[in-house]
Amino acid sequence: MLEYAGRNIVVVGAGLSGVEAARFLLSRGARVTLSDSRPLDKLPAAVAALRERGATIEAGGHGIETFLGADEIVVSPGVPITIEPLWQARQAGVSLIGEIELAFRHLRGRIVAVTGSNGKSTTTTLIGRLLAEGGLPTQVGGNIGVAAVALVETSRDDGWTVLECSSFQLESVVAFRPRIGVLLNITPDHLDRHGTLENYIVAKLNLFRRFDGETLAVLNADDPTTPRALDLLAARGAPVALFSSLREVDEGLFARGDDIICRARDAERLLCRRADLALPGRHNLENALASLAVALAAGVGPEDARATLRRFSGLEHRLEFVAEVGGVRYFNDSKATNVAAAQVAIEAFPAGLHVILGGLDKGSDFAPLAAALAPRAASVALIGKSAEKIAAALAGRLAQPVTRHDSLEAATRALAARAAPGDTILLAPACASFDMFDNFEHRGRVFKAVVKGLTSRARSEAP
Ligand code: UMA
Ligand code: ADP
Repeated sequence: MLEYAGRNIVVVGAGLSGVEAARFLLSRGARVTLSDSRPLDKLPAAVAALRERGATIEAGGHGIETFLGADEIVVSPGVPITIEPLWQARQAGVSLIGEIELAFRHLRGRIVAVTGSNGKSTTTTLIGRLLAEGGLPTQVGGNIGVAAVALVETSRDDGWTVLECSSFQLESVVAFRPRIGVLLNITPDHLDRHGTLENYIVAKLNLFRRFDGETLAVLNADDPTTPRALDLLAARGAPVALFSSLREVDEGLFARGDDIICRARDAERLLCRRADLALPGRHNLENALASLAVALAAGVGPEDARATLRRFSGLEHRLEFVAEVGGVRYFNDSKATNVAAAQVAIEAFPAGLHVILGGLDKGSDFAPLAAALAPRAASVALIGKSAEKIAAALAGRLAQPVTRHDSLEAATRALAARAAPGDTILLAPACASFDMFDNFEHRGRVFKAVVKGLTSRARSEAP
């Protein structure tokens, strides 16, 4: 449905995605109803402007009749497609798409879509930099915080749009077929929304369902879901580039000693050195390999790519170095909102590590953290609603002290008192933040403020 004039489109959810989708559809002449479960006074100010432009606002709940009367429904990522009114509308044959699908219909130029349980924002940003600094007109958005549909007007036929795609967004794609698709990894996350790991995997693999001879899939050779993705892509005759941080691959990118190498049709090219990557940890090597695979496919030269890699120091709240106080180094990995992310963050450090864990549980199994902590953790401080559950998962599996605290500040101060010079203190909660904070950024900022407080106290106490 590319023509919207006079058509009755219902947009569900009045957050960032819904507001941008409604704005776009109004500009194309659609009759728009914006439906949200929250009451009117809790909706963003932008909703009033949409009403002035002719949108009907349905607040405080979703009317089944509204949905059944739609020519098409555009759903925001945070709204599960299984809620009753959406289910009924689908049963009645009403077309349902996500905001990413809407954007895809209209974006000009080529799209790179990046998904995975962890590393999406880092990789999306790095790909954006590699393409832009390699001379290609580039814009970046999606789950990273800019609704994809807001990029339509600025998209160019000769340009690239790099989209971070969450499982929520990929649940509601239909014809979505980016030029390049990256799947970094799949580990359990968002099980509270998807119900089962299988549903979550199916949503992620939606990325590749329309791939063909014109597209490129970039896959992690070491991820357990990759064979499934490879089967799907082989059945569609779609080319694949693999990357691996652990071994050499036949077609794709890998590390050999200090060298980062691209192998294609039996020919090898030295792209750069590991030392060119400014970011720590094996997981960041994977993010860099995936990003390089995309950049090379898009036509960026290795010299430009190397220069960008050297400059890229990562994103705030992702293994971010905060400060060194009294010989103790502090790292903020507030974005480690699931177990796998916290695990790789912990594994990026040697022994002498004190870790702050806990927050809002998303239905996770915390047992895998014990194996990562045991060889290197000097102690663990627990916060938030999941503290008891994490304590139970670690019980009897760690020799080191595990303590509980009422606030992030109390946990940080307790670890600061315990740590010896040369040690590291890491915030990598393995949980969402909403039990104690507005979001992971807020949690990270609070942590950094507490550390800054320690810095000034250390200074004032210096002889
Ligand atoms: N709502 C309903 N009915 C429901 C449920 C929710 O009307 O049954 C309404 C809420 O009342 C609210 C609106 O939906 O007003 C919120 O919509 P939304 O949750 O889709 O949020 P947006 O503001 O549109 O932001 C979304 C993404 N949010 C989610 O996926 C939860 C943002 O990712 C994304 O940056 C943005 O679109 C632009 O693409 C955030 C996120 O947390 C950062 N993503 C998850 C993650 O990264 O783990 C997947
Ligand atoms: P996402 O957007 O998928 O949440 P981010 O780039 O924001 O990914 O990183 C989130 C967290 O996940 C980081 O704080 C880090 O601990 C971890 N992480 C980053 N890249 C990877 C990766 N490739 N594999 C596993 N964990 C990763």
